[in-house]
Amino acid sequence: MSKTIIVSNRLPVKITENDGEYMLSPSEGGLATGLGSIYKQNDNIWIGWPGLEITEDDKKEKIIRQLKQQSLLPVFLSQEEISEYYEGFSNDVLWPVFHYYASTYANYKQSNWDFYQKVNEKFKDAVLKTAKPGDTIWVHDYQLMLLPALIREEQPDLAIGFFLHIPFPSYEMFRLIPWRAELIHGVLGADLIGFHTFDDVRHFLNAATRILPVTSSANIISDGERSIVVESFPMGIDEKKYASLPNDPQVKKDIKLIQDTFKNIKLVVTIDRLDYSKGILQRLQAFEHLLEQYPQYKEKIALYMVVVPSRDTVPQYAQLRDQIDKRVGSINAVYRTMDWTPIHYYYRSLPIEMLSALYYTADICLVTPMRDGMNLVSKEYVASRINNDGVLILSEMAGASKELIDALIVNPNNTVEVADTIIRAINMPLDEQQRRMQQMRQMVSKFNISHWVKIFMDKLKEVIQFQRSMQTRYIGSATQQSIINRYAKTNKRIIFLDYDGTLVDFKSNIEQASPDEELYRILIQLTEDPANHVVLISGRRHENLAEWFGDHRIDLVAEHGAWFKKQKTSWHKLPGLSAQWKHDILPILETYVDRTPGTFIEKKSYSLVWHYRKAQKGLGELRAGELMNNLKYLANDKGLQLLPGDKVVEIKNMEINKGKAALTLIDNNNYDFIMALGDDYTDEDIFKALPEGAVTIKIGSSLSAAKFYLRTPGEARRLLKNLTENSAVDKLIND
Ligand code: GDG
Repeated sequence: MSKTIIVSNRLPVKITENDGEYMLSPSEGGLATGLGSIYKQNDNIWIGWPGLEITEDDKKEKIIRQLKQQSLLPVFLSQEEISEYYEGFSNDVLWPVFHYYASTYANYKQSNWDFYQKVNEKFKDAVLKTAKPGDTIWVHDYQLMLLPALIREEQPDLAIGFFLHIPFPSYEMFRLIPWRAELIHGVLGADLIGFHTFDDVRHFLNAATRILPVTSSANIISDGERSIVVESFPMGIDEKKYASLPNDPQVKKDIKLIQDTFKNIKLVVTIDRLDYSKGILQRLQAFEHLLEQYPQYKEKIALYMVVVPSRDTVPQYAQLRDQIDKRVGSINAVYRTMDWTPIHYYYRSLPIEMLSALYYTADICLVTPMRDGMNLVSKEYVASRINNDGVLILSEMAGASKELIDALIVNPNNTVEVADTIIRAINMPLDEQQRRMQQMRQMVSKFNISHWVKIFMDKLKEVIQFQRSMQTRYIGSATQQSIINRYAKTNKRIIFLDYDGTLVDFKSNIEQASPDEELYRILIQLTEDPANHVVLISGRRHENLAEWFGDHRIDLVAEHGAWFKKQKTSWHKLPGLSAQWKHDILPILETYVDRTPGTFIEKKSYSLVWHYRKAQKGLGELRAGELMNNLKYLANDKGLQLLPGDKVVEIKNMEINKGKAALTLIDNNNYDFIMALGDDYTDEDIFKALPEGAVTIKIGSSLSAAKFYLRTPGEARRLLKNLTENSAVDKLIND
C-alpha cells in the first residue's frame, strides 16, 4: 500500500531529556495539527530533525524507537550541521533574502552553502530509505529547497510536493543569492510547488524562467521533460480549536483575570516570535506616536505585547531583543501613571490557554509584520472572536492580508497610519466590527487547515494523473514500434511536417534556421519511397521554402496555407485573399517596433508578424499582450486572426488555416496512413482537422489536440529516420 511521507526541518514534537529518559510532547504548530490527520494514518510517516543534538548511538536508538510509535522518523544533525545549515544558510541567507532584508542581514558564506547541500542530502537518504514506488512525498519549507530534485534524481517516479511557508521574494532580491540556480533547480524536482499567495507564485515563475532554461505557460513550468505546477494554497488554522477554547475552564479563568486587570481599558494585543521581519520596533514607534498625538487616550488604552523567544543566541536577534527592551522601558517611563502602564511586555512563550484568553479579550489585535509568508496569529484572533466583535489591524505585507480583506489593512512602515488606525479601531461602532468580523470568520472557518491539506493533496494527485496521461502519450519505444508497424503495412501515405520547432530547433535569428545535411538526408529518404506524399506545411514565406526545398519531391504549403506548390510545379495562392488590411495594421505594428528595442516586423504576402524574441525579457510579453488587446476589434472587423506564437504575434486572414490546407491535400485521395508533426498553435488546426485514424504528433509537452508527443526536433528526426529504416527491415522480414 502506498504511503505519504512528510518531510520538514523539525519534527512536530518537542523532546526533553530528563535523567537519560526522553519525553515527547506534541508541538502546537498549525502544521502539526493539519498534517496530524495524515501522518498518523496507514504507514505514513513524518521525517525531520528531533530538535536536539544526540551523539551517542544507544540514545539515538532509544529516540528512534520512541518516535516510531508516533510515526516519526528522526534525521540526527550534529552541532556543526545545525549551525551551518540551519542557523547559517537557512536563517542567515534564505530567511533575510526572502523577507527583503538581504542588504542588512544576509551573509553569503560558502561553508554554509556546503553544509546546506550536505544536510539536504542527509534528508534525501532518510527519505529514500523508506520511500517505495507509488509513495507521495511532501517537503516543507526553505530549509529543504534542494530535496525535491535530490529525491527525483534517484526515484524519478515518486510524487513530490513542495510547500514554502515564507514569502518567495521578487526576482531582484532572489538573484542576489550566489546559489540561486541550484535552489530553483532543487525546488523544480517537485511535481507541485505551493506558496501562500499568488504574488509568491508570480515571483517564483519569474525567477525560475529567468534563471534556468525553462519555460512557463500560465502556472505550469516545463523543463522540456516534465511539467511542474505552481499554485497558491493559503494555509489555514485549526479554526474549531480556537473557536472552542474560550469555553475551556482554564481559559475562562484567564479571561476573568485579564478582564479584571484591564477594566475600562481598550486592550491591544500583539503576538510574535522574536524576529526583525515582524516589525516589532516599528510597531512600538507607532504606539509611542499615538500616545504623543492622542493624549486623551492616556489610561484608556494598553498594548499587551508577547514576544516569543527565538534564535536569541544569534547576535542580531539578541540585539533586537535588547532594543525592544529599551524601547518599551523608555515609553513606559515617559507615559506611565500611578495606576496605568501603557505597554505590558512579555518575553516568553505562553500556554495556549493564556493565548486564547488574550485573543478572546483583546479589543484589537495588531499584526504589523514588515514581511510574513502568511501569519497565523491574525487568523487565530479571528477564529477566537466567537461574539463577532473586535478589530483586526493587519499589515499589507502579510500573506493573510490577501484573504482577510475585511481587516483594517495598513502599511507597517507608516507610523502615522498605524497610530491613526488604532484610534479608528478603538472607535469603530459595534455593527461595523461585527460586519467585518463575520466575513473574516467565514473565511477562516472555510479555509481551515484540513481544507488546506486536502486541496494540496488533491491537486498533487491531479498533477500526477496529468503527468501519467502525458507519459502514455509520449512516443516511447513501444509506441514507436506500433507506428512503424502501421507505416510498413500501408501503401499510400501522406505526411505533414511543420518546419520551425518541429524539424529544426528554434533560433533567435529566423534566417539562421536553415536546413542542415542530416535533415535533407531524412527528407530524401522519406520521399524516395513512392508510397509517401510528403508535405512541408509552414508559416514561412513562400520564397523562403522554395529556396530550401523547391527542388525536392516535397509539396510545399507556405504562410500557413496561403500558398501551395506541388512538386515540380509553380506556386499558386489561395483564391480570393486580400492584403488590403496591411495598410491599416502595419503602422500600428511599427509603433510597437519603435517602442520595443529588439523587435521587428516580418512581412508575408497575406500576413504580418511582429517578432520579439530579442526584446528584453518580460517586456516583449507585456507588449505582445498589449498589441493583442489593441488589435482585437480591428482584427475582427477586417476578418483577421491574431495568433500569439512562440515570441511572435502573427496577424493573418481568417480563411488561411493549416487545417484547411491539409484537408485540401487529402481530398478524396484514399490515403491509408496520415501523419502530422507540429509544434505550435497553428499546427493545432491540423491536428484537429485530420481524420480520426491519423497519427498526430506534437513536438513539446504542453497541452495539445495531438494524440502523441515528442520532446524535441531531434526526437522528431529520429522517428522519421526510423520510419524509413526500420520499416524497410520489417518489410524484408515479412516478405
Ligand atoms: C512561518 C511563516 C507562516 C506564538 N506565540 C505563542 C504561540 N504562538 C504560535 C501562534 C501561531 C504560531 O506560533 C506563529 O505562526 P506565524 O504564522 O505567525 O509565524 P512563523 O512561526 O514565523 O511561521 C509564517 C507560517 O510559517 C505558516 O506557514 O504563516 O508567515 O513565517 O500559531 O499561535 N503559541 C503558544 N504560545 C505562545 O506564546 N502556545
